[in-house]
Amino acid sequence: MDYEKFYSDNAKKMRSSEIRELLELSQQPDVISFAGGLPNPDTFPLHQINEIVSMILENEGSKALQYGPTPGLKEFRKQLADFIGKDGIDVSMDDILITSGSQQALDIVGKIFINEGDVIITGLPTYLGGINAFLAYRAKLIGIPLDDNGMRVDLLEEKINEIEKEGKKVKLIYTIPTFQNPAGVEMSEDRRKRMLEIAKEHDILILEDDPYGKLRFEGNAIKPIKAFDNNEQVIYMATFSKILSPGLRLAYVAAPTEIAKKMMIAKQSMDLCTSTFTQLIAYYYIKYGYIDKQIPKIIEMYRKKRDIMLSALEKFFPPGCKWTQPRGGMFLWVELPEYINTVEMFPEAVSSKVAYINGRAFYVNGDGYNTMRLNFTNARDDEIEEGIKRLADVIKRRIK
Ligand code: PMP
Ligand code: G9A
Repeated sequence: MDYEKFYSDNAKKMRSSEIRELLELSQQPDVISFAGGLPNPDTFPLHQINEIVSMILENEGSKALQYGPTPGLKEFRKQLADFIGKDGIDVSMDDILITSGSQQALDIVGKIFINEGDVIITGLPTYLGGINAFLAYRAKLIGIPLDDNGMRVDLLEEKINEIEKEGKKVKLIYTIPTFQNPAGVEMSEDRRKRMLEIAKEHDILILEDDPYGKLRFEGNAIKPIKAFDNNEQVIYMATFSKILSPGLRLAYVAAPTEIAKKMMIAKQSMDLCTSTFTQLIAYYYIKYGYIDKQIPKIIEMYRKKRDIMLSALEKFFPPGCKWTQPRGGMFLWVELPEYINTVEMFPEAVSSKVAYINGRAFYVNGDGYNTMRLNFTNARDDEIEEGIKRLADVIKRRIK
């Protein structure tokens, strides 16, 4: 049977994710994987979660195993408003929506805002899961290059003016300002403020995706864009995937109240509510102060892994290659000489038992052939140097 004719126009635009496809490969024991953005499993607080789960089942079992309200448990939303309040984000519980991962929040944003052809601005490169979520609603994605200080807001403004001259409008800017996925870079405070001004002048919403903000290895914290927003223009989202566990599928959105409500209605028909059980686990994890002790341990582990990877790159990679020096997060970004195509090189890397994600996957304009993303958090310390050595050998065979 030909199923194609049955699919909706939206479904025809859906793309499979390179990251998801490589997940199985990454889990093969002899492949050293720098591909998926997996947290290190040694950071999962098994003991504390075990204690919390027993306590929940004993005291609140019937609530934990029951359906819950669509926006999320009240006590949890209130707690999260306080939690992000410490980062300078001033919102009330009514502005908070709990979602099943921030991936769901990206999909909800797509669902409530995007009509076919609507223009969304993203980083060049940007998170593949964001690209795919927006493409599924038939958005037109336009990328703005990044440098070491994040998105080039000068180019952003130029591009918006250009688009407006053509009689079109930009609806949304999707940005990951802190330890960006995939590039690992951090947007400066000046640029954050300038982006807000530009969004205000041109009547555009900002979607700020912040999974990595708590994973800072050095340098002073820069407030989220949402903290500078006095015009209710920023939708902020963060996740427990990188500071507790991705398996719990737990994230939250802080949005202008009206948008939070619209997102909640969209969520009603997606999953009714996020798991009440995992919400309670995270609630007690924060309430008992475990999270405050755990985050510094994660940071310490990941800082060391980043350092091992940076030294190995320095030691083994041939001249002509460049990479970012992330001050936090989970990824660094490598640029090879222009004549090397990382998509074509990938099978050779896998034969050499090392994996990465090709950079082109993160480019909305089809560029990035000579780039790759390396995750430094999932591999064991002793594997990182060996993996980079294997990768360097693959690259050296292509160096002219
Ligand atoms: N946004 C970004 C920028 C990410 O890197 C990720 C996960 N890698 C997500 C969203 C989705 O995360 P989750 O659904 O686990 O919260
Ligand atoms: O496994 C996933 O799809 C989440 C990780 C995302 C990433 O590697 O950027």
